Amino acid sequence: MRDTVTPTHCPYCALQCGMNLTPAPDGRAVEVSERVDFPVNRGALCGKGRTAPAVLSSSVRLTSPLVRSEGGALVPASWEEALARVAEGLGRTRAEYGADAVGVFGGGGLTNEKAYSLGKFARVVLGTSQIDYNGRFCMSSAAAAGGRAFGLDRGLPFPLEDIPRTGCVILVGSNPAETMPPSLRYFTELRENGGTLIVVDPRRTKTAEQADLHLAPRPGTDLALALGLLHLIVAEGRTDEAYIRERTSGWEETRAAAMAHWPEYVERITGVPVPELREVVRMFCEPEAAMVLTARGPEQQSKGTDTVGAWINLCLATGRAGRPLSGYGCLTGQGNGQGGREHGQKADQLPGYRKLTDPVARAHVAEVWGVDPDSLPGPGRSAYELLDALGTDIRSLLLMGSNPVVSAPRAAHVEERIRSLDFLAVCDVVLSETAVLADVVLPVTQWAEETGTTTNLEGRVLLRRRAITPPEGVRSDLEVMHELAARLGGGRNLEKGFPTDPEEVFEELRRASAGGPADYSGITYRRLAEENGVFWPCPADGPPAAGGTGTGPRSVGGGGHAARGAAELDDPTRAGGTGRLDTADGAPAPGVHPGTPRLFHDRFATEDGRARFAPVSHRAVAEEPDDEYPVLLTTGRVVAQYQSGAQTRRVDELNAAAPGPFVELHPRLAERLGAAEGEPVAVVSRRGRAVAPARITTAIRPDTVFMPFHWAGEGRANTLTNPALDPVSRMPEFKACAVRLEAVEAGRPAPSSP
Ligand SMILES: Nc1nc2c(c(=O)[nH]1)N[C@H]1C(S)=C(S)[C@@H](COP(=O)(O)OP(=O)(O)OC[C@H]3O[C@@H](n4cnc5c(=O)[nH]c(N)nc54)[C@H](O)[C@@H]3O)O[C@H]1N2
Ligand SMILES: Nc1nc2c(c(=O)[nH]1)N[C@H]1C(S)=C(S)[C@@H](COP(=O)(O)OP(=O)(O)OC[C@H]3O[C@@H](n4cnc5c(=O)[nH]c(N)nc54)[C@H](O)[C@@H]3O)O[C@H]1N2
Ligand code: SF4
Ligand SMILES: [Mo]
Repeated sequence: MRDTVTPTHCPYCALQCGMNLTPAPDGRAVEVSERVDFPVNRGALCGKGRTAPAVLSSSVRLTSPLVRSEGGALVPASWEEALARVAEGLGRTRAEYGADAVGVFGGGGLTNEKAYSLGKFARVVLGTSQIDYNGRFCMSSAAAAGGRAFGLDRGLPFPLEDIPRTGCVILVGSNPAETMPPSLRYFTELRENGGTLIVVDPRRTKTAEQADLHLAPRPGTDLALALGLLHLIVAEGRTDEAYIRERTSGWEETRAAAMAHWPEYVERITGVPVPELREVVRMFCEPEAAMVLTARGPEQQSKGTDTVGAWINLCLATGRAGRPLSGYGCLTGQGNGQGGREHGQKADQLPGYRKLTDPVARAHVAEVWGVDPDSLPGPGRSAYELLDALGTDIRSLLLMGSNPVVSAPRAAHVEERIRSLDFLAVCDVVLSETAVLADVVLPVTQWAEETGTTTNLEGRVLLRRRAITPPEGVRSDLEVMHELAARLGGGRNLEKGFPTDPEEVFEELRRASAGGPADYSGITYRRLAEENGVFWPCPADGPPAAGGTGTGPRSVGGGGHAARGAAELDDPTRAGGTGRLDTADGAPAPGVHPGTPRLFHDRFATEDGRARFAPVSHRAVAEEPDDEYPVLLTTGRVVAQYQSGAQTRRVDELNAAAPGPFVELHPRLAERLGAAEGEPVAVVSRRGRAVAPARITTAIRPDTVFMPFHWAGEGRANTLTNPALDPVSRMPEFKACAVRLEAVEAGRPAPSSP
C-alpha cells in the first residue's frame, strides 16, 4: 500500500488529462484530485475522468479468470487452468490450420508497452499476419491522408497551446464539448483573443453553439464541401503561390479538380448555402495563420482518406501547413490512439511507425527481437475484414482492449462471426458483451494499478503511474503475454522476450523505434516523470539542445528520413514566441534531444521535403437514401459514456446522466412519423433494426437522424451501420448509412434486432 499522492493520467480519451490519485487507507480505493501542473488540462476533468475509480471496484470488474464449462457456462478457474486453455486453444488452431488461422485484435486504449508487445506476440510467438486493432475504426483515414500529404502521420503537428494564438480554426466533424470537454478552453481562448471558430457538423452540437459560424452539411459530403471552398479560394485569388511553388507538389491537378466543383453544385450536394461557403473562405484566409482540425465526422466515411486529403489541400493552397500557428491536425480519440498506431498492432506495421513491407525496417526490428527477418509475416487484414473472416479463415482469436460486439459496424453479423469461432480468448477488466462470448476470459489490471506510457493527441508521450495495489486474482496484460509465450514457445524460451516490467518493455521499444518515423529512442521513464511528457520524434542521438530558457521547441521534417538529423532549432519567435513548452521541471539536460512539439516548419517528411496535394473528387456515400430507406443515419458520442460503454456503463453517476440510447430527429421527421418525445421509434437499415426513444430537436438536419453507439441490445446503433470500407484506410462508414424510421406502438415490447 502507498500513501502518497500519485500524479498520473485519465484512463479514457486521447486528451490524457493529468490527475492526482490518493489511495484510501485500505490501499484499494482511490480518490481523484486536481493536478494543475499538467499543461493540457490544468486540473480540469470531465465526469468520466472524475468517476474513473468506480471501475476499479471489485463489484463491477472481473477478479478471477473464467472458462467455459462443459455445460456452456462461464465459470471461475485458476490462472494456471485458464492460461493452459488459451495456449491449447490457440495452439491447436495453429497446428491444424496454420498460423494465419489465429487472429489477434488489439486496442488504442492499450499502453505503448502493451501495444508493442501484442504486435510482437502475434508475429514472433503465434507467427500470424492476422493482427489489427480498433484504431482502424478511429483515425485511420486521417492517418492515411496525413501520411500521404506530409510523409508522416502525427495527430496534431503542434501542441494544443497553439490553438488560442491562431487566427481561425475550422473544426470538421468534431464535438470536443462532449468528447474532450477540458479542451474546449483552447477554443474559448481563441475567440477571446479575436480569432474565429467555424464548426462543420450536421448537428448543432454543444461545440457548434460556441462557434462564430456553424455549417450543417448533409452527412458524408465533407469532401464536396472542401472542394467547393478550394474552388472559391482559387476564384477569389486567395492562394499562396510562393508557398505552393516552394513547399508543395501536385497543385495543378488538384486545382483542376477543385475548379470542377462549382459552389452552386457544392451547395446542391451539401445543403450548405453559397454565401456561407464565401464566409468560411473569408474567415479562414484573412488572418495570418489558421488551422483545420478534423475528427470522426469526415474521417469515418468510405471516402474518409480523400475527404481529409481535401481539407489538407485547403491548408496547402493557402500556405497554412508547416508554418507557425498554422496547420492541419486530427484530434485522435482513444487514450493511446496515437501511440497505439505506432508500435505494431496494426496489420501492416512494425514498431516506430515502420512499414512491415520495408526490408530495412524488418531487418532492424528482427534484430531487436532476436529473430530471422524472414520469419516475420507480411501484412494482414484490416479490422473489419479480420472480424468478417472469423469462423472461416480465422478460427481462433485473442482479443485485448476492444468490445466489437458493440462497436464494430454491422454488429449483428460481427457477433455471429465471433460466435462461430473455434476458440475465443478475451483479456478485459470487465465482462464486456464480447467477453461473455469467450471460451476463456482473463481479468487484467487497469490504469491506476499498473505503470505504462501513452501518447496523447498532440504526440506527447506520457507516463501513467501505478497508484494502488491491484486486487487479488488479476494480472497485467504483459504478464498474460509472458505466460502465453512460455506455453506456446515449444521449448524456445520465448517468454524472455516478453518482460512483465513495463519499463523493461519500454527500453526495448526505444531500440525498436530508433531511426523510425515515430522515434522514441531518446525518451526514458525518468524523463517522462521529470518533464511532464516528451513529444516524438525524439531520437537518442539527436543534436544537442541549446539548453536554458528561450530554447525554441524543435521543428523538424520528422519522418523516416528527416527525423534522423534534419532537426534544426526553431526560431522561438516564429513559433509565437513561446520558447519552451510550459513543462513543470524545465528543459532536458544539454546533449539530450528535447523532443519535437512542432513538425514540418523546415520541411515535410516526404522524400523531397514537399507536401503533396491530393487530387480528389466528390463521390456519394456508399449507401445513398432511396424510397425504401429515405433517411441518413449518423452516429457518435455523448459526454457521459465512453465508446462501447463497457467501462462507463458500470458507473452510476454516468448512467444517471446518460441512461440509454436514443434517436435524435428533427420535429418535421417526428411529425411525419407520428413520433413523440421519449417514445420508442424503430430505425431500420439493410443490416438490421434498432429501437430507442425519440429525442426531438431542431438541432439536427431534417434529412438525418443521429444515434450514439455506446449501448448493446436493441438500441445498439451498430446493428444498423454499413461496413463499406475506405479503399485506402479500410475505415468503415460509421457516419452515414440509409435507414427508414418506423413507429413503435407505445406500451408494446419493441421488436428485437435480427
Ligand atoms: N464522451 C466521450 N468522449 C470520447 C469518446 C467517447 O466514446 N465518449 N471516445 C473517444 C474517441 S475513441 C474518439 S474517436 C473521439 C471522437 O470524437 P468526435 O469525433 O468529436 O466524436 P463523434 O461524436 O464520433 O463525432 C463528432 C461529430 O461528427 C458529426 N458528424 C456526423 N456525421 C458527420 C459528417 O458526415 N460530417 C461531419 N462534418 N460531421 C459529422 C457528429 O454529429 C458529431 O457531433 O472521442 C473520444 N472522446
Ligand atoms: N457507430 C459507431 N461505431 C463506432 C464509432 C462511431 O463513431 N460510431 N467509433 C469507433 C471508434 S472511433 C472507436 S475508437 C471504437 C471503440 O470501440 P471499442 O474498441 O469497443 O472500445 P472500448 O469500448 O473502449 O473497448 C475497450 C475494451 O477494453 C477494455 N479495456 C480497457 N483497458 C484495458 C486494458 O488495459 N487491457 C485490456 N485487456 N482491456 C482493457 C474495456 O473494458 C473494454 O471492454 O468504436 C468504433 N465504433
Ligand atoms: S476529457 Fe478525456 S482524458 Fe480528460 S477526463 Fe475526460 S475522458 Fe479523461
Ligand atoms: Mo476512436
